[in-house]
Amino acid sequence: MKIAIVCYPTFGGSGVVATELGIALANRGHEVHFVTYRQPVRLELLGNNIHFHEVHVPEYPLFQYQPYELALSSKLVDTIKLYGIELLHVHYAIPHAYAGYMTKKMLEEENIYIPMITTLHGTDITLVGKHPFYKPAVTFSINQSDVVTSVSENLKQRTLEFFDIKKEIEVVPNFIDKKKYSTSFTDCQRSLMATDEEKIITHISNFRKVKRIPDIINVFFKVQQKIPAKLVMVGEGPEKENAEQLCEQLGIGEKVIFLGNSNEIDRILCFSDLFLLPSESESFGLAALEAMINKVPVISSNAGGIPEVNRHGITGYLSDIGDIEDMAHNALRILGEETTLETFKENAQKVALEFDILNILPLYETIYKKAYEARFNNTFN
Ligand code: GMT
Repeated sequence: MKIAIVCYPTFGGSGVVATELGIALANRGHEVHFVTYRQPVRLELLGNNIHFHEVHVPEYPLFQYQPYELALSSKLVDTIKLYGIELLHVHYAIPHAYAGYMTKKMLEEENIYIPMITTLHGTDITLVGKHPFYKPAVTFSINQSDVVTSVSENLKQRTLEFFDIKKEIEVVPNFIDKKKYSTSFTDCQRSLMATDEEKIITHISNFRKVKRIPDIINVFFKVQQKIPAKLVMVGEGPEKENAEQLCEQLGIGEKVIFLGNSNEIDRILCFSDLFLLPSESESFGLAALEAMINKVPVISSNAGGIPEVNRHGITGYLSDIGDIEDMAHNALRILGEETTLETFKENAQKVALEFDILNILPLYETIYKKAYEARFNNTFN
């Protein structure tokens, strides 16, 4: 099929999922067109059947806010017509589902009927979408999608709670590609980060408030009082500066390494012993899944969809949001004993394999096929 994918091109989970999905679809012979304002960060190679179309928003001094949705929907109309695209898959409802709906309507004027799949990722529902300023538009564009998917059962339930949804929501979990991890690094260059005696604890995120960055530092503070350890913090975002200051205040500045954004996530996870994800809200927790496939057990909160990924007592432990005592205790239970650590590492990878793309991609392909076949029915509703 010829598929247009709309996503955020940044280091956020939804953009990563959309990009990896597009790459996998292209490998299966589909023609994939990414339409967004910058080349997605994980999209390194543009092959014969992967295309990228940049959305430009011309600045005009009259506008306090530049109209991205307008530019996006116009670009989509042009791209869909030029390449004969058959299906539109938008990731993250805001504003992509809204722009997608306008695209459909503009194309209908020219007797072109294109089904739109909307994938809900998390904050488009739980944080931003339910805000009264956005809610009517978000409800409308979800209901106008031909198919709606959510990345976890928890997110589906929350969407039904917050919005008046008339559509069936299909759960299609996020995924990893096991092929990418089958050739593990022979040398992770662990010695660059820590001594042999030190355990390496890692966190990767966009350092927003929902990630509860101070909890990570406080859990690590307790752990390093009991065993030698380093904390590796990967990513950029509004909470990073405060986190650096907190480390200095606690006197652990030398044990915490802030790496910034990285394209070498797998290398970092390769030398990690434990992953921390104490988020306030998390629809799925892709970062936890990426840790697990790299054999890194997870200490997390029990927020949102995390328990669907991190299994308590098997791949790591879950604690109530903000319970740093319990998180530190659980981290020490795993790290304090080599055989326990080994068991958790093996379990983490085994459970992660349930989310291999080979199991998930066919779910999307079936949805695409059904939506394409029903495209006339939906538009004539
Ligand atoms: O977690 C973030 O801050 C990024 C955010 C996004 O929207 O890009 O991630 C959301 O989507 C990811 C991919 O589906 C999920 O794994 C994350 O759990 C979800 N984040 C939240 O719900 C806070």
